Formats: sequence, C-alpha cells, structure tokens
Amino acid sequence: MTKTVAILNGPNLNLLGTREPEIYGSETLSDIQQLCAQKADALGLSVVFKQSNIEGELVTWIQEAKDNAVGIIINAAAYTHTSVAILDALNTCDCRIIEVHLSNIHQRESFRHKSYVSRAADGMICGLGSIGYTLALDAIAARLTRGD
Ligand code: CA2
Repeated sequence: MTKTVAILNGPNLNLLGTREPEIYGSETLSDIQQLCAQKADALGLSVVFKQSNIEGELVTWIQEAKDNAVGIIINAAAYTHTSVAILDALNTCDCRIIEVHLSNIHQRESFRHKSYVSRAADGMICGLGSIGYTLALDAIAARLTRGD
C-alpha cells in the first residue's frame, strides 16, 4: 500500500499568490499542492494536502495523520508562533515531522523567531519558498528508505 504524507497548512495560506509576493512568492497554494503531488508521485508516496484557518481543525488533522501517515509536513503559518495545542498534538505522533515556512522567519519580526512547532519537528526548512515543501518530501522519503 502507498505510504501517505500529510501536508498541513495553517491560516491565510489560502491567500497565497494574491498579496505580498515579495515575501511569499507568486505561486498559489494550489500550485504548491500540484508540485507536492508530482514530487510525491516520483518518490512513490501519496499526499493528503490540506489548509485550514481554524486551529482545532489542524489539531484534528494531526491526530488523523498520527494513525494514517508516515510523515507530516506542516506550515502552521501564524499558529507556529502561538499554538501549544498544535505542539501537543504533534508530540503525540511517532512519524517524521518536518516544519516548513515559505519565508525566512528569522529575517522577519522577532515574534516570528519563536516556533512551538520546532519543538516537535525533526527538521525545519524556511526561506526557500515552495521548494521547501518538496525538499521536506525528499527528507521523509530518504528517512523511510534508510529505515530510521
Ligand atoms: O513563511 C511562512 O510560510 C509563514 O508560515 C507564513 C505565515 C506567517 O504568519 C509565518 O510567520 C511564516 C503567514 C501566511 C499568510 O500568507 C499570506 C499569503 C498571502 C497574503 C497574505 C497572507
């Protein structure tokens, strides 16, 4: 059976491509979803790609991924910097967790420098735009191949 990676996106990422291209690039979230689907296909993985503006919905999806996915790629957007609920949910998961941000959060306002998600993530990729998502898929595939 094909192994599934859950790619979860937080608030306002549905607006990608409509504003602030200098920070987030000009691709839409649907463009990123397509990139991820192509990459996953090449790696022999399947992806579930979701976005929500609601913190609790993201928590529910993390709980679902805990039982169904071999990895979680998460861009929790602004909840990255605030959400203990998302951290607690991630901490229940045994699968690989990669945190992704389109922008380099460390070059931005100081309130973006703290990430609750990072405390649960195996690794974090930021500042590389949409490529960060495909690199995260590569990282999960490599670790599955190595068996660790
Ligand atoms: O760089 C990232 O991927 C972020 O997770 C994006 C979040 C931000 O709060 C994080 O600090 C870093 C914001 C997503 C909002 O995206 C928009 C896209 C277009 C127009 C308005 C917002």
